[in-house]
Amino acid sequence: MTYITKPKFHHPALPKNTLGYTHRDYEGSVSTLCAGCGHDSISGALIEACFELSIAPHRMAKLSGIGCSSKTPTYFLGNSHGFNSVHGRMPSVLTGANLANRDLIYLGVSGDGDSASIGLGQFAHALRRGVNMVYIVENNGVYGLTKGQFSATADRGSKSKRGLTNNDNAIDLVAMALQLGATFVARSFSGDKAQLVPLIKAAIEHEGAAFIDVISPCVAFNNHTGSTKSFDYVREHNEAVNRLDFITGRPPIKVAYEPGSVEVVEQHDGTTLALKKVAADYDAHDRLGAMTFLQRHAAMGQIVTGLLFVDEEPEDLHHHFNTVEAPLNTLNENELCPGSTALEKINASLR
Ligand SMILES: Cc1ncc(C[n+]2csc(CCOP(=O)(O)OP(=O)(O)O)c2C)c(N)n1
Ligand code: SF4
Ligand SMILES: [Mg+2]
Repeated sequence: MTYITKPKFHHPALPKNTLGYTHRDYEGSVSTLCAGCGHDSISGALIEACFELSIAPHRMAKLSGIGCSSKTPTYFLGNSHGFNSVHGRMPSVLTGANLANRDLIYLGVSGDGDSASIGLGQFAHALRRGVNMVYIVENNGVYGLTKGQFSATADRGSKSKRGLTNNDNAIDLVAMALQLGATFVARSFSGDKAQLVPLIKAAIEHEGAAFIDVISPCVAFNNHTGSTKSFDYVREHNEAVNRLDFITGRPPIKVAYEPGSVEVVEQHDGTTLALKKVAADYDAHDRLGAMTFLQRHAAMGQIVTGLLFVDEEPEDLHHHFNTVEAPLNTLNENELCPGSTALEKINASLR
């Protein structure tokens, strides 16, 4: 059984958002993941973010691959569009859906096996093309669903539950996302909702390729001593560079921090993020600086979290392709197939 339907009733006094929806309207079926799995906390953060942003559930499209992480879209946004694709192929399915209908908000949910092992090529190309989406990797360093083999994000020298040492170098998806040109790059921890919820909200508002690597411990196969993706290890080595404390619309932000410690970031759509700096020497607009900062801190065994890079003027795939605004299924036959004269003109322009 991979899902259990939740009863529909709820307390009449549940708070409502500006669209009149309660939290329950953003939930899905009852989770069948292991009790304590980090992935369930990420589902909770996604529900919270969509509730707080007052997103109409039918405007959201969730796509995933295969894995415990890729199962999670069943457990949130039960009233949204969803497609559970093939192992490692979520990015191309998402890209196709996005090209056909740019009116929806696209959420790609994947695992470290799904994106860093079998789906590494797909991951890379979706980011370098600037597909407008929120791409979340629920990163536990193992193939949870198939019982705990090391994934490609497992750190070299880390130990499996059975005591084997991983001798392969780890793929850092954040470092790759920065190199590939993603215009919003963040890392967070499933156990830190205060950091994760605002990051998800900001990523949804970002009009380009937004990637969030969320370290999400697997309590069944990778939460032991010697693992670098366990709850204890991540808590001890977590180095947050900033905190996204407020995300508002256009009204001015009132910030209660020391002058200079908060940076205001204007997003393309007019929304505003207030970024509280924790590491004084960190600049979230400097792609190259972010890459070296990450490498330096990784060498010291630290896991850098927060909003690591944001481009305030992102361009997306539709911009590059100059595609029509309207979803393709709303175009009529003449618009889709404008006839031989139009075709001759196109052919002539290519000669
Ligand atoms: C083409 C293909 N190869 C292998 C598998 C077996 N398989 C299913 S899930 C999975 C790994 C999942 O790991 P990850 O993406 O990290 O998700 P997690 O379960 O850890 O959340 C593998 C290898 C498959 N389903 N399809
Ligand atoms: S096996 Fe690991 S990843 Fe899968 S549900 Fe259990 S704790 Fe979560
Ligand atoms: Mg995994």
